[in-house]
Amino acid sequence: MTLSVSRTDDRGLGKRCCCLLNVLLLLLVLCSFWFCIRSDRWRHGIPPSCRPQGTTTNLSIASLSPRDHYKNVTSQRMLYEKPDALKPPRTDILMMTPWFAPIVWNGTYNIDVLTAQFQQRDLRICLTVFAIKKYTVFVQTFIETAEKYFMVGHKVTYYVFTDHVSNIPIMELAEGRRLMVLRAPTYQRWQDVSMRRMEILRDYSRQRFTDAVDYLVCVDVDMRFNDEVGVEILSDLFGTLHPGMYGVPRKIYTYERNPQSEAFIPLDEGDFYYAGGYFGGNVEEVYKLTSFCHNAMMADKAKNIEAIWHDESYLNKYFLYHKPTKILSPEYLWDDSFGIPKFLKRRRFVTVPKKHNEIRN
Ligand code: UD2
Repeated sequence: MTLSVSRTDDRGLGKRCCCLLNVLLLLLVLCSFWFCIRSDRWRHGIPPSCRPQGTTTNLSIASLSPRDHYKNVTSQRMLYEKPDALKPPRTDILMMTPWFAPIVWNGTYNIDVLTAQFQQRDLRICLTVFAIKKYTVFVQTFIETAEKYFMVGHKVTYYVFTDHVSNIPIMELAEGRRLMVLRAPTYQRWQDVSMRRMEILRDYSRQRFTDAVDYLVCVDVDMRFNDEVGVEILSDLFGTLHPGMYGVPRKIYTYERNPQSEAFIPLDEGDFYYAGGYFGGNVEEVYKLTSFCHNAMMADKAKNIEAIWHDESYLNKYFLYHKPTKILSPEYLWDDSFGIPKFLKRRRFVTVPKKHNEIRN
């Protein structure tokens, strides 16, 4: 009896060990499978299923370089006037910042060369605007003129954030272009509407835009395109010179001067005064910018402070310490009430005159 019991126990123990061994083996197989997939992604940023054709399978993962995933480079002949190292295309304006970011002016670049470069990358460009409350009246002109002048020939998605979805007109768009209308919260004060754009752009940059967009262009809606705007504006992080402040001394810049504010800039600092109504870049950079601006606004709000020019003040603070990689000249944001100075060869994006009190209330 004792003997038979111990045999039964032995058999049971054996079975359990066998089961445990099988489970361990299965886990080992699963782990190594998972590790292979993960390490391949980390190394090359793309899943193994996306490997370009021609990558030989007998190479070990460790011996692959990110360069192995480059497409075959094709060359195309292009004819254009050669640049002259001793002759700048323009001498009446500043073309480069001290940190080597180009300032985009008409006559300083060749759009065909730039377009050919960018087209190889099959870009997805996203133009965002907010049309809250009465500002929905500006949407039609904004999109109609964008269709005519903004990134013609490229993939463009308009993101219109609004509290009145039904007030946004249904419009026919050119091939490769889409309109997305998204519901956004409203605020009683126009200043809050303007400032909260940062929060919403931050949230979308963290989620929806991440895999859907290469470059974001974030602008005001009470504007119309008046001339071509193309890939010359695109860069990791770009801002725009304010049409009223491009030529004034530092001390005139209307930065926030209250040292208690998160937007504070001392009198002896500052490169340019940037407009709140035109900035952009890749999704990661726009996320960082909007996140900084929103957090700074919230910190000020807790102290009962609001910067003098709202979101624009925080944007200027951000650009002071996180220099843009490209700067758009006032050609890209002009107000005709300033007249048309000689250096301004194009007025590509101009304000639509508005009665502030009527439209904001
Ligand atoms: C300037 C800036 C703007 C912002 C603001 C802060 C430019 C061209 N504009 O514009 O970006 O920094 O100063 O003071 O640099 N909006 C609505 N509904 C409203 C109110 C505002 O949708 O009821 C949106 C709309 O997209 C508008 C934007 O917020 O274009 C900015 O408001 P604004 O145009 O009235 O402000 P403004 O002209 O002072």
